[in-house]
Amino acid sequence: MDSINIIDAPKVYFSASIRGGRVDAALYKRLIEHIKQSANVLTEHIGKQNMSLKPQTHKIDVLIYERDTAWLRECDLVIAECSCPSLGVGYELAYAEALHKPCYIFYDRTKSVLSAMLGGDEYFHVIPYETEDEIYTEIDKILANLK
Ligand code: 6IA
Repeated sequence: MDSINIIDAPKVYFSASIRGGRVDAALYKRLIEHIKQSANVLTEHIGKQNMSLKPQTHKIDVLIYERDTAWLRECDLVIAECSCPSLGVGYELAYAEALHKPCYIFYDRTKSVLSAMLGGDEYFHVIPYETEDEIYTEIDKILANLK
């Protein structure tokens, strides 16, 4: 299905592991494609299969940080896939909470134990899942409730 890019559609900051590990990269891509059917995804690059994990210069890391935090300020909500632990995702969730952005955290309960710093923070909407289909159902509900 075609993605949309309209001013009225919610802006989703999709957050998921990059340097924390790319074991779930194909899942991220499928989730982003699904969200794009009804919302704008600011962080589409997270689904790329061939993203470089090599260390970058400090200047490049600063550019990434500045751009991502600007998108966090701009977004309407954060959807994070947290099965693969990532320092960056944890940082982004805390940053989004400070901005009072709604945050939805998904993780595969059959493979992962969520950090207590996420699972114990009552601000976050934590959604454990066992099958990928459950994620799509929950994402559709989240986006429908925004309208
Ligand atoms: O600690 P991590 O790398 O796993 O953190 C992942 C999170 O930080 C993601 O949700 C991203 O929003 C953000 N992030 C981390 N690295 C990058 C990145 N690197 N580009 C955009 N966002 C990032 C690109 C490197 C490039 C030179 C190939």
